[in-house]
Amino acid sequence: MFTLTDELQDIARTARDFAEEHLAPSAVEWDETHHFPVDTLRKAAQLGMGGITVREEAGGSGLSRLAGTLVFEALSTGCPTVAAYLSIHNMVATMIDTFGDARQRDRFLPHLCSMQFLASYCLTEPGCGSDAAALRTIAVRDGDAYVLNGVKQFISGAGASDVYLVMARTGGPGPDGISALLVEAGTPGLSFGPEERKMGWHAQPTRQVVLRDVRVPAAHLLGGEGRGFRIAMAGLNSGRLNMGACSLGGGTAALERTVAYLREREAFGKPLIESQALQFRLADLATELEAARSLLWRAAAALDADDPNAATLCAMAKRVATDAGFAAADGALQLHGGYGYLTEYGIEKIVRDLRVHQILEGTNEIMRLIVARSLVAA
Ligand code: FAD
Ligand code: 2MC
Repeated sequence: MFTLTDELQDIARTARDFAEEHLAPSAVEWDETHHFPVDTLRKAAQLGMGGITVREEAGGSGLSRLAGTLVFEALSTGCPTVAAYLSIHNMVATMIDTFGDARQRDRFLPHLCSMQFLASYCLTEPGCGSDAAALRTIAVRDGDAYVLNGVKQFISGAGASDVYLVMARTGGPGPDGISALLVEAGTPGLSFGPEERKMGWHAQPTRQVVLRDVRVPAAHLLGGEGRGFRIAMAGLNSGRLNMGACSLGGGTAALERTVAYLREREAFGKPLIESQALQFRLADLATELEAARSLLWRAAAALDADDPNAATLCAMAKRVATDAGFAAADGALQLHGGYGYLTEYGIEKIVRDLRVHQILEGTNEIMRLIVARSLVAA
């Protein structure tokens, strides 16, 4: 566990090469033009990144969660936003593989793994985000269909995606009344709000998903009535790991560029890299990233091993890795001086992109709540 196998190192190398060739050169432009690079995502899928932890017989790569974190960290050195969307897509694909029946897996997984279909995960609503079990979107059984009504807020990929995994209420209040349903793009009654204007994550769309009398075949219910909340949370365990990995990748790239920059930049008659004060700052940021990486790998291995503490470890790792990644990017900006603030250097973009990782897939306060509950219950 403390060293990566040759296979895992190869997987990380492949993803890093992809990031250098296909993501990094365009990342600033995509950010400025708000371009969602679907063609590039499909290229990543050709390397098996559309269904990283989906079983091979369903068209996926059949890799571990640990391997997934390596892929997302490596991709994020090129562009955290594109990598983060890919993580959400992978989360939905893996949920269908894990909780779907044979027909659902056959219908959706080949297209999701090739990324001919893109996926979105729809839990948050305008009135509830952290308190997800309070959601109000309803799904009423009507013959061989469910009829959905409600609004989902902040949905990544909305409008561009082909498959929406929607958590909706089929029963009473609380988590036990929630079910997970697969809604396909083009279903009558499904529409989207305008694209949200936001601080970062410009290379992927964020929109409301509006459901007005949307009829979904009952066969699109994932895992049975009342199972939806637990399915949603199970998906988020690996989603949180991957969001942490995306933060480590962004922070690492920012730090690498900072070392190169300080070698070139001179002040007071010598390159800034020779200043021990600045070297110590770099050393601290690199150490925090490495500490977070160790915890992230530990949590991923626990999830792979079905360890009963895995959800708590994933929450710990998400909080620590997203904080460390953001601190590294912000520190890198400071060490670039005024140039860090300029768009063309690409550092301020990483700061803006990583900021939201401390908020989504469960805020870092909710990560503390999950950890604290495990301590109090113990
Ligand atoms: P609130 O729940 O209203 O929280 C407000 C503040 O109060 C936060 O600081 C929170 O930490 C704090 N707080 C709340 N409860 C507690 C508590 N008990 N103890 C301590 N502090 C607390 N959601 C999806 O379902 N799918 C997506 O694809 C998706 N993509 C997103 C993309 C972007 C760009 C953004 C910004 C959000 C996205 N989200 C998505 C939603 C995201 O998961 C939520 O914003 C997040 O879970 C927080 O919910 P909220 O915004 O309603 O904040
Ligand atoms: N893994 C597995 N099971 C989990 C789980 C997890 N991480 N979290 C909760 N559960 C189970 C839990 O064990 C319980 O099942 P059982 O009764 O069988 O034991 C059930 O789910 C209900 O859990 P709680 O009783 O803890 O529910 P509660 O409502 O008190 O709180 C909380 C749950 C706060 C942890 C949850 O609402 C939460 O995680 N909130 C944050 C929401 C969030 O992460 N949103 C992200 C949206 S997606 C996104 O942002 C993207 C960018 C895609």
